[in-house]
Amino acid sequence: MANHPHIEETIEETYAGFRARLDAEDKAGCVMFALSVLQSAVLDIPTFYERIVAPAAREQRCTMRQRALCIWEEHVRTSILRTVIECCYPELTKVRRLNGDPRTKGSALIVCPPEEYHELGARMVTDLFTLCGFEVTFVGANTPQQDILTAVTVVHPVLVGISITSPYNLIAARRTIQQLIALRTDTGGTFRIVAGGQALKNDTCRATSWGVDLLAQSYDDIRRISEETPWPSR
Ligand code: B12
Repeated sequence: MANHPHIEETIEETYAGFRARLDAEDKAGCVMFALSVLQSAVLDIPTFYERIVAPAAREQRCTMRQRALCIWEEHVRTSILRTVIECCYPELTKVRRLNGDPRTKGSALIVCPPEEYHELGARMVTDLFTLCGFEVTFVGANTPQQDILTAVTVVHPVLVGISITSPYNLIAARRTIQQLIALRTDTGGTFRIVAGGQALKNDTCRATSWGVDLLAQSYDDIRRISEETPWPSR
């Protein structure tokens, strides 16, 4: 999709169309627009998520004067975007079926550390890992550390993805990762720990010092991880 000759113009037009509906808080319009883009193969799911939905989420601006008004509007917009992503799920399963490889790379868990309320990035990468052949469980925002560890012992994932958006949550994220590493050592587990999200950006130094196996942000990173790492295909 990225090599299509007019891709940048198509993205620009699609973004304008989507933004107009989102700015009008037209939930039905956003969903129908998204489905028509995917069903007519104007853009594929990773491009739609990364170039349309994510920027639409990030470009929510409010001045301090508007702040009281803004927060609830941010919630409304995020909720519309969340609905759009959920409505893309049937398209996602279609793409996976069409890919034709019934093998799975194993289970994956996507979590946000305690107090991390930003969940759109985590929800989005859940679908991107699914496209790459994992069976993914989205645990979601603000998950207590102990519950993350319990989920790992129940699901037996080959990969645990941690999404950190707010820099305030870096300490909780580091603690969670330390606990995951301890659990892995104690149980002889082999799951890989993948960290991502705006709070880390491309800070591989920090990620490495925490003992994270892989730092990833984009669909390209996720695809590379899924292709380069020897996952136990079943
Ligand atoms: C929506 C939003 C909220 C919503 C979240 C609702 C929800 N259900 O998710 C609410 C209102 C709850 C919120 C609260 C707060 N927010 Co806020 N929020 C945002 C906003 C506008 C959009 C975030 C978003 O959804 N982005 C879209 C996603 C899809 O993109 P992404 O997060 O970058 O994720 C991509 C990649 O990073 C990657 N990725 C993400 N995770 C992972 C994980 C793995 C494993 C991998 C491989 C990849 C990966 O994939 C994604 C797709 O490309 C941003 C603005 C911005 N510039 O992002 C501020 C922003 C993140 N928030 C911010 C702040 C400060 C806060 C608050 C502290 C505000 C406050 N004073 O209360 C609280 C903190 C709450 C908390 N404890 O977590 C700041 C953080 C910056 C900073 N340096 O501090 C931002 C940047 C706004 C700003 N410019 O100041 N927020």
